Amino acid sequence: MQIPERLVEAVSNANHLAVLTGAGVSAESGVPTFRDAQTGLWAQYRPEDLATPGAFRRQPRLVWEWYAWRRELVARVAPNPAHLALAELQGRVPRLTLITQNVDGLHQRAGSRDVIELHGNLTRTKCFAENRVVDEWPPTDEVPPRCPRCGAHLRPDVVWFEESLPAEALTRAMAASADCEVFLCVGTSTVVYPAAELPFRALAAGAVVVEINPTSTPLTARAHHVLTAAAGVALPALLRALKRD
Ligand code: BV8
Repeated sequence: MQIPERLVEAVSNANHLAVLTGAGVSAESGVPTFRDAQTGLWAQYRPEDLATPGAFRRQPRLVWEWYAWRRELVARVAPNPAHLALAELQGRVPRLTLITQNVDGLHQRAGSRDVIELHGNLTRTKCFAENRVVDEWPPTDEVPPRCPRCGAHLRPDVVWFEESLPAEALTRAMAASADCEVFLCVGTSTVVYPAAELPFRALAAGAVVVEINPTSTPLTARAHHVLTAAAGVALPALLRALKRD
């Protein structure tokens, strides 16, 4: 895949590169994107109907089992060339801020450091009442299990719709978007806020904004460069071009 020379130059000269990733970067690992996560057993549900506090209050077992299914799926897959290229890129530029909407932990497993998880991580569990992470709990047949401290239901440590994002993560992500010279927006439909605001914030701050996605999104018309390709193809190609540069 050919990377535009102007883009290679912009990334080569950047002191600070910010990257926002969405479910599209995990697609090539075999993790369904949020929109098509509803396969088979879950086809009858809309993610927006499962990933909310109200859904959990109404049907705690169903929501817990959906995340347990996704946790088991993620445990079985491996980072793909997109994750690996971003991890290697972090060692090739002065500063790379990796911001992800994904909850699968695959960036960290690929070797990326200091990942900003805007929407949490489904491999972590927390108490629904105390909102504090619980690392272990006594074996039980009850689904969902209960907090060993207070007895409330346990839940995945992810940000559901209508829940606020972790303040520190969002602040760091907003600051990186306003400070970077180049912003890569990879594998996201750019429709879920406030994460979707980040590439537009980078645009407003004068950064070179790049979209990597096989399909168009609300960002496509505004991006300086649009690589209409899979992340697992475009990111390794960008890395190779940088090595030649
Ligand atoms: C908030 C974690 C303040 C959980 C997720 C009305 C009422 C209440 C809220 C709202 C409202 N209207 C708007 C809102 C705000 C709402 C929102 O934005 N809604 C949208 C639907 C309009 N946002 C929120 O609620 C946020 N909180 O605003 O708090 C507040 C407080 C109280 C009341 C109101 C507001 C919280 C949002 C976080 C939700 N949690 N995930 C879980 O994973 O289970 S969001 C989830 O969906 C993902 O994390 C991701 O961010 C998002 C989109 O998922 P997908 O579409 O699957 O993934 P992605 O976007 O990444 O799309 C896949 C893309 O990849 C596609 O473009 C595809 O072309 C591309 N692709 C495919 N293959 C490849 C590829 N690209 C590259 N390579 C490939 N191989």
